[in-house]
Amino acid sequence: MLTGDFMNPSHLATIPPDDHNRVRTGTHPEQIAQSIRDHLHLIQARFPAVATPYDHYMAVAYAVRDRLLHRWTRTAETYYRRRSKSVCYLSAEYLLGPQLGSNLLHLGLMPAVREAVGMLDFDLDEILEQEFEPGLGNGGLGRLAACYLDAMATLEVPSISHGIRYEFGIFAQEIVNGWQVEKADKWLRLGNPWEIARPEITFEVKFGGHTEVYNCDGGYQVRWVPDSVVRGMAYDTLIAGYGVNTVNLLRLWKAEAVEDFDFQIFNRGDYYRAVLDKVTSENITKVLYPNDEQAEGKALRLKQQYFFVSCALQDLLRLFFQKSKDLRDFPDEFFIQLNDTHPAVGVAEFMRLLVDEYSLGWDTAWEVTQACFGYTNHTLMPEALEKWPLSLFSQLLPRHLEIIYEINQRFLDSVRISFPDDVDRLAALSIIEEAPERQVRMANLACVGSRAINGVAALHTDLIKKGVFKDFHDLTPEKFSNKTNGVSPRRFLLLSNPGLAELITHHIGDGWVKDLDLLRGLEPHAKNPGFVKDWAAVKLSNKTRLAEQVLARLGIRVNPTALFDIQVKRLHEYKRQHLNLLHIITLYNRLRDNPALKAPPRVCIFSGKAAPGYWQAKLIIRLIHAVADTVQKDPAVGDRLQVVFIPDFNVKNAQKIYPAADLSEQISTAGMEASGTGNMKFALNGALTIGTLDGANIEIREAVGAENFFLFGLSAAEVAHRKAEGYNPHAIYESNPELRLALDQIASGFFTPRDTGLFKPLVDTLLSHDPFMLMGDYQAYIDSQERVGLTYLRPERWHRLSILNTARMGRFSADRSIREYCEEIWGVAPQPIVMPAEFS
Ligand code: 26W
Repeated sequence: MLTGDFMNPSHLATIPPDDHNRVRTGTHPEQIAQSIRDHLHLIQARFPAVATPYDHYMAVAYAVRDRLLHRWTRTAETYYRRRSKSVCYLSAEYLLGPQLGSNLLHLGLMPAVREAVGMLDFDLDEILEQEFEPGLGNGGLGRLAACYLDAMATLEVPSISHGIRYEFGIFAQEIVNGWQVEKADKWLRLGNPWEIARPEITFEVKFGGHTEVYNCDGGYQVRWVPDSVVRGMAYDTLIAGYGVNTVNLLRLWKAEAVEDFDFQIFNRGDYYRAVLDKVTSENITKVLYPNDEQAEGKALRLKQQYFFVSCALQDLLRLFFQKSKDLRDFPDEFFIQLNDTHPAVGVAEFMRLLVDEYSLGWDTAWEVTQACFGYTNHTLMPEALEKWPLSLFSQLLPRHLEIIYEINQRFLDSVRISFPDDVDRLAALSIIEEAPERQVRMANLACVGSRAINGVAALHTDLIKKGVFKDFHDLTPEKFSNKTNGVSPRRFLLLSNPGLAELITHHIGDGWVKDLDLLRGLEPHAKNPGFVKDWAAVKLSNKTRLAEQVLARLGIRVNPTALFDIQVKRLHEYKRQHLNLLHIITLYNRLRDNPALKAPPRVCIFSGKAAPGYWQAKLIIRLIHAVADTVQKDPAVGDRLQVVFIPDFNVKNAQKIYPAADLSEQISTAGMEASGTGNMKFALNGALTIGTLDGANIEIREAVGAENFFLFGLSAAEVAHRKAEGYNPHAIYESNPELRLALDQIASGFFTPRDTGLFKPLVDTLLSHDPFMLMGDYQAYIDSQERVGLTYLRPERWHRLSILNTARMGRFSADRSIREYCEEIWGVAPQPIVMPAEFS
């Protein structure tokens, strides 16, 4: 017996005697139950009578973690033995979402753990609700990284991913009087059962100071003398593949003070300075910057980026030397993928490590570097392109600036050979921007240092080739490719929509979970009235579940049979939540004018966070609430139109929202959304899309069929053309009475009688320059929404289209994306992990 006497050992009696020692790893419900008891007792230090649901969650989580660890050691050992080439994924953000449910599914332990938990009289659904999710990302980019971790492990791709262990993730959003209020996200307060602290895996990271040249073996070397040093400590999270034995690592780095440093200061008696130093060091990984798309030249952000990248690359070299000696072999063993420019300083850091620390010659080092980096761009917004003022960069990373100058010089010299006097081209390609202020352009550094550069949807890749990266594309077109984003079918269908998953599996088997193209098999069923009825019933039950949540959280009763029209994503002017509002206001006015209007009841749902300093976005949240209140209080519309804002959009909430959608709003100005991934999650769950020809919408529309997609609005080319010929939003406002009425209502305080001027800035922007062309797309959007309403009035047709949407979404699995990365960029092959017979 492993545990205390109060446990009832009767369950263990049913396990074969030689299995008793497997109580920490076995998969029989009895073994799992015993393991949960153990953890409750020995880790949570609780006895059953006083244990809270959170204690139960922790005990179950630890029991699951043991089983993950067991597979991880086998995975690591296999990679080591086979010298498998691995991907090193570098991302400043990972938006993992709750871990327990997905780990249970991936390990195939859901039924056994449910049974085990039942034996203990706990409730698994209540336990699953307890988890605080690690919100270590802002939005699309971070969630994409999490879907890719899932896909890499499921495809048995050897990988190690690195990031930052932020003590505070993305802020929690509360709504007070219709305004967003940010609250600190204390996700670690009650402990994190999924992480494994690795106090033995630490690296020192230097900042500031100066460089010196010294003689070495007849040549000269550069030494960086920093003025501060911070230590990074590794915390590992285990990422299990679905239905395979592979468990990969997500290694997150936490900043700590270096004691030796403190010690020297202590000896000088400067106690306060030593303590202060500790605080400053730890600040580096305190908090995630909550801006998406808006680059800010903040020193702490550059420190964060350099800190985690340096730890990751030092760690990678450590792993490399476990197996190999000659650094020229490095590209045969690792490929390093940069998730946007946030880790791009890695190019310079890798050069520094090779040249300064491992004494490689410059040319060899550059050859190795260029052979093993890849860069993914995720945004078309010019203000999101990261640039660091030279003054800041040289202060924090003096050696890296020298290295960047050297890279740049050699690079521009090589360009001059082909384009001798093309000053403009050289200025555009240069890693250093000269005017108005001298800055380091991280995207250029990433492009120069990488073997492969990719966009995240076909249109996006096309636009970067013609736009921001045109000169790089002219120079090295072979480096560019497209890798359309994908999402995890495990998290966004199997886990979050169990009803639909079960219905699908009942008809086509469960192969779709790992081979999403098999969803095609649903197409013939779209003609079967019985199947259509079952499909509709699942959707209704998902909508009812969301309606219950809305009632519990907001006290608003919504009608689950209404059309659920949903827009969830970060608040941003280019994403045009306010265009959605213009439709809602227009529909409201029409319903008031004409109670006999042929339109189904609609529940319009919004959710999403605004960057704390993004005033217009916060004002849009306020306007959503103002319209919601007005509509809710108006007896003239009753339940024919309702507007709801669900606070605190995160992965946990998202998992309840996507499955409940009838209509997915993907209405960004064409040419502005790099890809979008929410669009994929909705369609996979059977929502129909109303959308522009932007990002991956275009490919989704091609896949599901133009007749199954509510398209509207200007194309990217038309947007550019209209801007070039002189776009006049005011004229459109003048000529369209319904649009004018809606805008006048907003501007005059119709929705906020107590503060009539509140939304004037929003309307002024729209009428004066309207950078995101709401006026230009308004009428097309209204007309398209009318078609949506009329289609919804024919339920059978609607559900048939819904089935076809799901059936044709196979291409948008993250597995397809990762396979493309593996084959076309990384050169990494799957390595199946076989567990020894006694463990299988
Ligand atoms: C420097 C500030 C900053 C922070 C984050 C700039 C840019 C970002 C991200 C790149 C923003 C982001 O999340 N981009 C989104 O990436 C998704 C995954 O590829 C795409 O689906 C979205 O279209 C894109 O907006």
